[in-house]
Amino acid sequence: MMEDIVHQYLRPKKKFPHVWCPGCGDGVVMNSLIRAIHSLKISRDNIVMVSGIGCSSRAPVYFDFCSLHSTHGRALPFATGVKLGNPKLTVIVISGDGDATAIGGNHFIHACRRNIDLKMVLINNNIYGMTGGQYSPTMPTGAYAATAPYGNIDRPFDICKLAVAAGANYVARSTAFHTFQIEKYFKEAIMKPGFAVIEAMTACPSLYSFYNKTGKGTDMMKALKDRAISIESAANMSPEDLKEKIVTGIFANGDAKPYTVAYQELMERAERSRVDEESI
Ligand SMILES: Cc1ncc(C[n+]2csc(CCOP(=O)(O)OP(=O)(O)O)c2C)c(N)n1
Ligand code: SF4
Repeated sequence: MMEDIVHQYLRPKKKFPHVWCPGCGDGVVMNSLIRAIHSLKISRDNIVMVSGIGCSSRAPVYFDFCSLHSTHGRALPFATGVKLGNPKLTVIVISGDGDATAIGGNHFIHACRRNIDLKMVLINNNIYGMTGGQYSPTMPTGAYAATAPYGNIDRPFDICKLAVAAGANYVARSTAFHTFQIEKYFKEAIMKPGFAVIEAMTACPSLYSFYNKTGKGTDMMKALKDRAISIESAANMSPEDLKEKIVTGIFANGDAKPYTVAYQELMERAERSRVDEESI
């Protein structure tokens, strides 16, 4: 049996019962994240968990770290302020696909571009869960939503490709089913300097399933298992064969200078030039 680690990190007296529906993948993803944090032995006082608004964004409310439950789409700007204020902190951002790639899409690409030293857990259920099932920028073409009753005509973002193109140091994708793989990615991301994003594909058995008839939480979990394919195997497959697949693996693992380091260097340059000017 798995050791019960997560309960040590909860705020049981203050914040329960939680809002997640039975079968929602959010809790499973968070379980893997907490196990990763626990195994890295980082003091909980040195972790700040920041989120926006959404079902997934409720997560920091339930865990006993320093927490910021901010506004929809704005987790990254809040987290950037925290990190630049105290670069020693491990700042973890929890975001939904709507939060991160719709209203917060601009913040997302610029956080990748600047390579800000934040660790982003992007929980992708392909829909706006909290507000009743509107389509998000990751909803597949042809899927149904409260705002797409005749089928979604948009094309979805590929979050990992977007993050790689925008310059993030570490980019990986796994699913709520693959708990050990995603725990490993969380650990690597936390240890990696620069911006790290882990896309966690998950299930919304309440609303996504209501509109798309994808079954119960267990059915959707099984679909995550069946649809997952490694990045290595996917390299030899045609776009047609990959259509229903979820490509999992590490998409970027680079060593570009993190923003916090560049910012520190800038402050030192500015300080030296001030001292030089004063001595003239
Ligand atoms: C400025 C602003 N716009 C819109 C909302 C309404 N709103 C709250 S959560 C949400 C979408 C949540 O979807 P997602 O981020 O994918 O998270 P999920 O609930 O699916 O986990 C929206 C549109 C809001 N709270 N604030
Ligand atoms: S609405 Fe969907 S995403 Fe939100 S808690 Fe329920 S199952 Fe999870």
